[in-house]
Amino acid sequence: KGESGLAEVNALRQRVGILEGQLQRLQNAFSQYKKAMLFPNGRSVGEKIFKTAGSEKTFQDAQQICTQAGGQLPSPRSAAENEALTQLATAQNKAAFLSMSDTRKEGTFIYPTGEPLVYSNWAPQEPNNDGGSENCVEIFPNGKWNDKVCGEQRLVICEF
Ligand code: 291
Ligand code: CA
Repeated sequence: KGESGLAEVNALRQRVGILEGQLQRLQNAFSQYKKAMLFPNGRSVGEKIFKTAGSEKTFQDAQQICTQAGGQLPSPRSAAENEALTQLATAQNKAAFLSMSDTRKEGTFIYPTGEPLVYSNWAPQEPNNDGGSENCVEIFPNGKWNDKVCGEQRLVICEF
């Protein structure tokens, strides 16, 4: 046992050939599946996928919708991720909620994990906590951010 005779080498060659065929079919099917899944309301950026539900909900309802789908609200951590979200908001011509809020400490926006922002794209003069009650964040179709009342209805985009 443990010897690599010619018969064993040939048996392994055959198994590798079978696996190569299976891998090729899996890759083709996955490529097709990604295209279909992202069309027309999804965007892929790095290892992240953003997809809009098309509907408009309050922050709390949007958060629940994304969680129930196995995702979360979007946390754009780079210009590339922000651009992918901008494309979705532009296509719907609607502002969308992001995941972050400053409910815990006014003026300090954090991700749902509690981590402070590593990237931001605030519109000029924002965040301004208008009326003293803007603890959520919307991304406009132009990609800029505004702090906004969480009870407003905004486009639902989820991150997966
Ligand atoms: C002003 C700015 C924003 C603020 C917004 C909301 C509007 O933008 O002060 O920082 O978030 O008002 O207060 O709220 C409602 N209900 O209209 C207005 C331009 C869009
Ligand atoms: Ca604001």
